[in-house]
Amino acid sequence: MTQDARMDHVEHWMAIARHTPLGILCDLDGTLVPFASAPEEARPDHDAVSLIEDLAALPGVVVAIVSGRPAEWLERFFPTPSIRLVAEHGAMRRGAGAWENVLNLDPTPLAALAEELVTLAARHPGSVIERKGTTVALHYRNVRRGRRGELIVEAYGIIDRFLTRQPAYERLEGILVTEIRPASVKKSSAVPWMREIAGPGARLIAIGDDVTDEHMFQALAPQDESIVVRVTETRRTFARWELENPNEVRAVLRYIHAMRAGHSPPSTTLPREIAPPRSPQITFDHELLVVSNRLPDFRQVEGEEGLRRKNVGGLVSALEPALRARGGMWLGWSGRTVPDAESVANGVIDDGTAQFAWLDYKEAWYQNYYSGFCNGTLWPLFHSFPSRVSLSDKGWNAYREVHEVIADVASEHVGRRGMIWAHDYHLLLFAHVMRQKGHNGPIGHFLHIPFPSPDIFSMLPWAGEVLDALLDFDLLGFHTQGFVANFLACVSSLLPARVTDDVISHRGRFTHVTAMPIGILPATFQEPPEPAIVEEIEGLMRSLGESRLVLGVDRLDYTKGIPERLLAFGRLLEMFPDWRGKVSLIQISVPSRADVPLYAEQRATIESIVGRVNGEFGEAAWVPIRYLYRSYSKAQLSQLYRAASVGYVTPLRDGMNLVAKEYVAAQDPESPGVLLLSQFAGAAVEMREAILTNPHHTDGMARDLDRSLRIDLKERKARHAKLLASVQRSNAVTWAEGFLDALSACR
Ligand code: ADQ
Repeated sequence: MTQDARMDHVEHWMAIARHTPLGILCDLDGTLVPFASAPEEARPDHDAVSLIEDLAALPGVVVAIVSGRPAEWLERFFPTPSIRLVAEHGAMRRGAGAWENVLNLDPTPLAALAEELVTLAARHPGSVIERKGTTVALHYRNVRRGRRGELIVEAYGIIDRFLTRQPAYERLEGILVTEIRPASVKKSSAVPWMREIAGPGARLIAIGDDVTDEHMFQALAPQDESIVVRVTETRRTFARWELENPNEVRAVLRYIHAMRAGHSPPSTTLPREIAPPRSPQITFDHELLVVSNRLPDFRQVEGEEGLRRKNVGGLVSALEPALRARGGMWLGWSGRTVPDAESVANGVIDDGTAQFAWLDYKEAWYQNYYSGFCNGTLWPLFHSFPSRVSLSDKGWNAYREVHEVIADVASEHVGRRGMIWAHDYHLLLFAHVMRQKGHNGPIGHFLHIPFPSPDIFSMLPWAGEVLDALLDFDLLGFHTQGFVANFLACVSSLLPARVTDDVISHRGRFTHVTAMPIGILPATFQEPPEPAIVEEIEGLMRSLGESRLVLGVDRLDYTKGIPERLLAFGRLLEMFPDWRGKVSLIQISVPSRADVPLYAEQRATIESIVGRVNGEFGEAAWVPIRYLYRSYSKAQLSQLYRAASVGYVTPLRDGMNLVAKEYVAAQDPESPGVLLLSQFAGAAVEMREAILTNPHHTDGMARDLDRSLRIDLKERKARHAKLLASVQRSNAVTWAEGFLDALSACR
């Protein structure tokens, strides 16, 4: 190990040792206590017991002895109730003082098996039958080597007959021991139990030497640690780390105790470099790490609790089933910044359904990476607003630096062969930095915004480097075939790569490219509203009087074409004066990137247009445009969408635009409104039954709005039925699963 790597290693273990809550799951025989030649001779000595007692007494730490031994036996050595005990591989466990029997099996057949094995053992000197509540074990450590085969053949005959008649049991091979036990009981059951006891945000450390301990290792989450105690036989292991013998296990436990008890020992108190296992390591093929700039729906909550999860948003609902099924984790920025001189924190929140790893940003990263390169360079460039693109070396350097930082945190949470799904323009270099750190599992990327044509993209001084880095991904997903075509054209013109319609070959790697339009969860916009919400929206509608509602809903962003939309509404009132007093526009804008100057400017522009149109056309009893600069809940938005005659969705350019899909999902199928959609939204490719419009052409957009308001019920129903079918068919879950399936298939 280099000096730097050694420091990282020490810091890694320091962070784990100090983490709160911390759960320790420790096997006994061969792990905390050396093997003895007979099971009855192996017993925890005073030193082992007091070490466990000391750990269990620490605040923020929960310790469990997880053993195959019987309950009474464990209880004898560890009477202190704060020490959790898991006996018989999980069949019995002692929580806060009381034992519970996890299984309730008829003991008679097992007793008969035990008798048969005892008779067999009597003929084989050195063999021992160990009888526990729900298991029987045959130990043959002390049988002479040349005689073991004979014993095993006979024993397997007996055991196989038993297993055929008793499918609720299974045979498990340990180190020179064969055990028959209930199939449903594995040490892995101790892992969720421990996680629950330790509480939200817990990290667990599991330590063991036996095959049965592998179940425990396998059940751990990416933020946990697993340590195998080296065994003589070569065995594949799920463990991340290895120690030599029980003495080293005790040294690690002492180290954790000293760290937490504030003894401030020097870093060298780690027994030695806890090394990865020498035997072949099994990695989890179901491991998944989702990485996005911002964690979904987390808000900073001051005080003890730190970060907490709030309302579940669209992307997280889409990904949550996939995350749960794959034991996955989501990594992103916490939304907090710290002064540049301070070191940045990171951590994990477990909300019971999925795990979320967060990291803070330094202020300089927020300025130069997030506001600078991401939102000041890439966002306008990718949306084809070249005049708004700002270019600086500082931004590019910050972009690269933050990728390194996020990749370091990611490497803590995902195995080298784990699957990674990175999102959006904030993380274009992510596969590149992960590959440099040795990651060789599949990495995919989905771009939520458009990909520009080569003439625009080549404005970026680092265009070649970005494309080259993108080709370290295995799969690149875009919303539309048009964005795919732009990307392929950029690669063809800037890199010496081989390009086909869906695969690029470059530097000996293959990158698959695909169009995969994102969807929503339509049912969540169709839920019956609470009375308070109905009342609120009815109140808003009453304030419009007889007017029909045209509705715009967006993040406040210049790509959304809000000024153009308002001007076209004014033009409608000019060109078709009949609509005066009969139609109102409500424009709802959720505040966004408010500290970026262009966005503040945009707000001022919008407010001045609203003032002008209302001043010119407004009457005492009728306000043409209502502008609401605030966020609404999904339930409120659904009711507003449903009340609107026209969904006025006219971005100048948009990757997809979810508002268009939400509007369709929320309509009453018996009397639906009309979707007036920009031809430059990615959604326009799928939503052909919308009225498509060109937001740059004010007169044309006013005419399209007039037409939308005049469409009769029959045509509205026909258009809506087709749109709704497509929104339901291609939804958020099919999108997420489709992407992950395609990513798995790349390898
Ligand atoms: P966005 O640019 O954020 O997303 P969009 O797809 O329209 O654009 O999603 C906006 C979301 O914010 C919608 O779910 C909408 O309901 C919500 N929202 C808007 N105004 C709101 C308000 N006032 N109150 C509450 N919620 C509000 C980026 C890309 C898009 C792409 C998505 C997903 O720019 O093109 O569709 O990612 O890939």
